[in-house]
Amino acid sequence: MTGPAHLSAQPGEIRTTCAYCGVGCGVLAKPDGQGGLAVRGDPDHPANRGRLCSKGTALGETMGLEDRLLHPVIGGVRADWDTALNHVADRFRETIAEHGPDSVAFYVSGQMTTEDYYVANKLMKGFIGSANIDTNSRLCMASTVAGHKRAFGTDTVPGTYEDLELADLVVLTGSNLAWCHPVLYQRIVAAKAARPAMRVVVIDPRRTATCDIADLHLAIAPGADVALFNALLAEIDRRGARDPRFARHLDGMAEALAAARVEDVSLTGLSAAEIATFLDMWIGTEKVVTVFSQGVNQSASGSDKVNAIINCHLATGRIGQPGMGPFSVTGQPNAMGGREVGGLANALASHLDIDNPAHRDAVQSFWNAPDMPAGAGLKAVDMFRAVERGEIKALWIICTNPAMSMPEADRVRAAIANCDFAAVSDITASTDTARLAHVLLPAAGWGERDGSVTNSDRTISRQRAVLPAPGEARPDWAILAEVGQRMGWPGAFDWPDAAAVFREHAALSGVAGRLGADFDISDHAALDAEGYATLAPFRWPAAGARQGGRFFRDGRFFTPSGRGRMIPVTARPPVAEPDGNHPFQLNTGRIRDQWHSMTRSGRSARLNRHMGEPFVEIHPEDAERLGLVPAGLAELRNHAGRAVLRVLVTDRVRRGEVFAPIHWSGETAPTGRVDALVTAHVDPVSGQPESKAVPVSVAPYAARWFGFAVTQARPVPECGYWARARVEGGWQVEMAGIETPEDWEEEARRLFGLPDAQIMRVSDPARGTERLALMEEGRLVAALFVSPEPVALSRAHLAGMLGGEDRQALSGRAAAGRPDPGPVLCACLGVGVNTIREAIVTGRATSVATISEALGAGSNCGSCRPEIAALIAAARPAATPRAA
Ligand SMILES: Nc1nc2c(c(=O)[nH]1)N[C@H]1C(S)=C(S)[C@@H](COP(=O)(O)OP(=O)(O)OC[C@H]3O[C@@H](n4cnc5c(=O)[nH]c(N)nc54)[C@H](O)[C@@H]3O)O[C@H]1N2
Ligand SMILES: Nc1nc2c(c(=O)[nH]1)N[C@H]1C(S)=C(S)[C@@H](COP(=O)(O)OP(=O)(O)OC[C@H]3O[C@@H](n4cnc5c(=O)[nH]c(N)nc54)[C@H](O)[C@@H]3O)O[C@H]1N2
Ligand code: SF4
Ligand SMILES: [Mo]
Repeated sequence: MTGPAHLSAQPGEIRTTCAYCGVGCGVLAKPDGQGGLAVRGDPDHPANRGRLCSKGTALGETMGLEDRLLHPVIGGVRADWDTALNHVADRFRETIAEHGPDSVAFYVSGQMTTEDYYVANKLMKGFIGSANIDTNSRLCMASTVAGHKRAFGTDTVPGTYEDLELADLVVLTGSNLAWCHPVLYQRIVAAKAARPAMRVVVIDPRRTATCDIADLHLAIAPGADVALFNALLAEIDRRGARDPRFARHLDGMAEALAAARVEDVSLTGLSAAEIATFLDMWIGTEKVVTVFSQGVNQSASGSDKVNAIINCHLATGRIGQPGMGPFSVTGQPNAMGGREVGGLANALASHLDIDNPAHRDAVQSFWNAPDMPAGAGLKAVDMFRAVERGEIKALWIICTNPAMSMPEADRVRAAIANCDFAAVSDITASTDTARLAHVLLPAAGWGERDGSVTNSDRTISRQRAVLPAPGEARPDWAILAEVGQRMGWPGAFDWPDAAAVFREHAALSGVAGRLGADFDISDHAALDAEGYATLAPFRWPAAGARQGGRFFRDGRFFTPSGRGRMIPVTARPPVAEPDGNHPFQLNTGRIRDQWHSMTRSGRSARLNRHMGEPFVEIHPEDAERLGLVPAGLAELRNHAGRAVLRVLVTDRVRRGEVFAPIHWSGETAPTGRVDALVTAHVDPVSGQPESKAVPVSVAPYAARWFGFAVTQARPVPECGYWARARVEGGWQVEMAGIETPEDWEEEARRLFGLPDAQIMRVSDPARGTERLALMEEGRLVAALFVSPEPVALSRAHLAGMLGGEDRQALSGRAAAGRPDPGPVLCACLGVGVNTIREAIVTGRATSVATISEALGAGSNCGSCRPEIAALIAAARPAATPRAA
């Protein structure tokens, strides 16, 4: 339970690793004595050196027990562990006995620890004898895995985080690093400030917050990255910029060049001048790192995009040297660890190949396993199709929420609901997926369990238990091991603790290393309990000739020939393109302060105040043509489903394209589930869905009324559109409907569950507005504002009145002398838009630096600095995405 002794940790602080993104920041956490944690960045962790972003900073606020799943549940009824584990083991055993091993499946997650993942993979591949284990990494990193394996013969990120600081040119393509990998982004910002000659290019159809530091932003057409990088490869060749010495280590150069030379560059939608500038910068800069993420991976040509990028680095030999290389930034905290244990359906373990009989034999004998699958299992989309067809009859979903995050989410939800047997392990029962489970298994979450995770640059760090697991929750690896034992393999699943699982994983990597795999951490195979408890972050390979932990510049690859492979690729537009019925290309992604389905980040009131409801970004000309007004609602449709989202009019998106974030679910905004719209077109090589190019129609949502409410207890809205979020002291809810309730007082009592509260009401029939304040013992317990137009009032202000005796609530405005801070821009220090704007307008602070000095905003994690800069630039009232 303790970290390595070190000067910078204060007494009581435990060293751990952030729960969220693949940057893998070190965290020092200390129980606050009230069930929460005091959290700060670990100054000694190589990924962050003390920094944290808004989400990391708020980790301590997400530990509350509200909504936690605290004990096993069978068929909606509380059960004890013994009964639940036997039930899961029996159902899996019976199903396999009757229908064979491929009639069952696990769907797991890059947010599990390496130890959890190792046990799940061993149980399915070695003992059940099926490869039907796939993971949400299929939606996330599969195209990179495929691209790496094609080029390098192994799934390995060649470089390190230092390379991003050492580079003279950082190209970010399909990555909103400022919001999705904020600490890494801040490292680049700091490096650029120290060395102004460093340049940054952002390639993204949207002008994101990341563009704030870009010397060049290329608003590329969706899906067209291959065309751009092929243009680059052809030009590298034309200018003689290839590295002939490194070419000796490569196969496929001629074929790749031939494909690149005939590429149709017009697909990029970029001007000749823009392309020429980019090619000049890239070719003219020796030290270049090309960072890529979901704008590359989540595409039906994702693997080809990855190889188009890698081709340019191989051709120039700019790989595995300080400040050079292709760099896949991973999304989840343990996306990399999951790949290291071979958790994908088409992987084995320790970077070994499932299609290689010698590899399978080696793993089988190491595990002493009865049975191994003969080849790859079903990839996520195919897996849920097999569930839909009834071919998979028993399913165990762990640490992921496919009923909202898979493409065609409504269809996946129905498939799970109809599955003969579905077990779900989660920290909460209120997810779109958990609601469908026959058996719910309570998992110990981040901060409550021990394990290890691998970040984007191959650094393995410990996550440590800081608080006791609540209720009867258990770590996922232990739950899996219990089921393995009860299915009939007591010896193979009998570990006393996570350390023992880690040792076994490390030992297996030694077997892999002897077979030629690059992933070999077998020097940790004898780690004792103390060694595991105090394990400091280390990057693999920790030893050997690979100086600095970089790969491939030595010309050693892991293909059968030992040479690297250039892959000939040709750009393809997205599978489905807009047409008369579905004229808009929908792009999806993330916002700064939320994590996926918000089961963790949504617990922090602070994080909810940045963007409090689902929205769609649309270009001003498109909005005007469609009659969409800022803060109104839009309905998006296609054959897969529909969504209703708040309108955010902005020229950050291109005409004909709309962007919507992925975070809302049945729990927070039932019509905000954007994956209901995403069609399940997949990359033919990787099986990764095209989540960023979905044709949809867009039209105004014909709401007759709009509402906004705050309440101390969780509201239960029943209307065409709603989105609820926790705020300080309670909840806020945005609403809209086509049917108008007959009696607003009755509706308010129902919505708030307050049959007996005293109601103060102000109606304005001429304007059609209603204002209701619900009081108990003289205190405001809830308030509802209704209007035929989107409700314009200060969200933050009204939420702040909850629990108070102030009878001004119905005015909807901040009382004199109580300035309204507005939507929170700086989540770390809680500074609102209005406060910042006021400082700008009064001339008190006129730069990001002076605002940080005067107000604190932007001084901690820095991820709001682009937004502060935008406020300065605009210095006019900003459109709010209906945040707080
Ligand atoms: N705040 C926050 N951070 C997160 C997460 C989170 O939920 N919230 N999740 C984590 C996870 S699991 C992941 S995988 C990462 C994802 O990190 P990112 O990949 O950076 O995030 P996204 O917003 O999904 O997509 C990145 C960008 O790709 C652009 N894009 C779309 N289509 C194309 C295209 O065809 N070409 C190019 N070049 N760009 C395109 C989008 O406009 C978007 O801005 O974030 C991680 N970090
Ligand atoms: N349209 C569209 N769809 C996308 C994406 C996109 O960009 N666009 N991105 C895709 C990507 S990259 C990703 S990674 C996925 C993410 O999608 P999901 O993995 O479905 O999203 P999460 O909300 O992270 O789900 C994690 C679940 O695990 C639970 N949990 C948390 N900690 C623990 C634990 O310790 N143990 C257990 N057992 N459970 C725990 C949480 O409560 C939550 O329910 O979404 C994908 N879907
Ligand atoms: S960048 Fe933020 S979310 Fe990612 S690991 Fe660091 S603190 Fe956590
Ligand atoms: Mo991801």
